[in-house]
Amino acid sequence: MSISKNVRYSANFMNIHIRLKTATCFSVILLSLMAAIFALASFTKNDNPADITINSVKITGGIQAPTSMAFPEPSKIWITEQTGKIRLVKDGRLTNVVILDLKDKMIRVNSGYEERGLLNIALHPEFSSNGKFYVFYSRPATTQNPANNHKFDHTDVVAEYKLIPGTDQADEKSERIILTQDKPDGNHNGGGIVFGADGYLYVTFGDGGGQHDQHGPIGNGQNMNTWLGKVLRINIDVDSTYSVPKDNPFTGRFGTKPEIWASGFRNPYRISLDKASKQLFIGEVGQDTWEEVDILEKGANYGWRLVEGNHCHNPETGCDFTGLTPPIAEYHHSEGVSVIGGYVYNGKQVSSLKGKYLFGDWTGPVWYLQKAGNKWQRGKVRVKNFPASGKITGWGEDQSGELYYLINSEAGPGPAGSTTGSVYKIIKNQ
Ligand SMILES: [Ca+2]
Repeated sequence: MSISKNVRYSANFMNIHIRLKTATCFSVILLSLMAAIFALASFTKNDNPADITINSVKITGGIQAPTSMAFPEPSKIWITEQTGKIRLVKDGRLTNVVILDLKDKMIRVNSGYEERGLLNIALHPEFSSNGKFYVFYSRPATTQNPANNHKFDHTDVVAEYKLIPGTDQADEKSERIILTQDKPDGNHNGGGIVFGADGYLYVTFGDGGGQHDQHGPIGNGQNMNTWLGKVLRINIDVDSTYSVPKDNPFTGRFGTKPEIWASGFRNPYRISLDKASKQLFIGEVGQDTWEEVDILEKGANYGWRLVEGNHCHNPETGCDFTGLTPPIAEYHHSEGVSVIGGYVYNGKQVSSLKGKYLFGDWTGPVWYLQKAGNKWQRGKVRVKNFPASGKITGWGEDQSGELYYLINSEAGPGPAGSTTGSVYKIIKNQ
């Protein structure tokens, strides 16, 4: 999986090639110098808190392109595969049980780089008594995009399912579609679903895809009349689809979708709840230069496509930051390409992580964020037993607050039957 930017890579290489060929070497050098200065500035701002070392243990391999996890019982882990299955790990071993297979409902995912598919799962806050859970997946589009009269690339779906009581099987007929979103491009789906401490479901959507938030005159991130490039907040405890909570910030405002809780996102791939502070943390994947982590605030505008991290994007210079909410942390593409948002550690086994937000980049580096005064500092995390060729595709938090990371050795789902994905648990450093 991930979120990253193969399409963009090839485009970038072409651009760089052409630029060099057209003898604008000087500006390229100048730009590189500026990028280096910016990168240095961001390091100094972080005050370089101490590196920490943590340990990890492989729970299981044998998974195809794992994207997310759920923890229905202390002895069980559910793992979503991008290709459509929910797998069961029981007592630390991968079983042959398939809790649900969405393959027949989904688009056919590419074996190589791919951002669509089964991207996330969330258990209902009262899952243990009602057996309800929620999935985010991509299905074939059925309608035309009025902007270009082409069929949409696909439609993202948030749906509810129920477990058949006393089994490890979802009732396939129990599907209740909560909402759908047509996507003009295959990338930037967001795909985050999480219940807040308020019991409402938060859903993240990317900007529609392509590059630079190219859709419409102002892009989608700043267009309040679309869910694309937004985080939504909805009440799913209703009989039909969902309702909009009365205290959502934009209810009753003309030309603004009432489900919107916050705006200005490019690809908020992961969202998680810190059970201690009740805050929601978002890993927001950037364009070509800056990756960021945000804390979700009611009604806030996180700036895309006007800004990328703390830097002008459109326009490239002289942009106006007024009214925009900055990230709590950012990092330059000299350190990674796609942020994979994680969790604040509220477990007991790893005291050095207590209260820190643990997250990573798709390419492998792991960091923590810790609050110092009213700022967040970013420090490096060395993870023992981290697999050499691993791409981080997601993080998980069990019922005790212990953390896990998902790894895929392929850049995407891989060929049919590929099982190069694995899950690791963070454990005490020994
Ligand atoms: Ca932002």
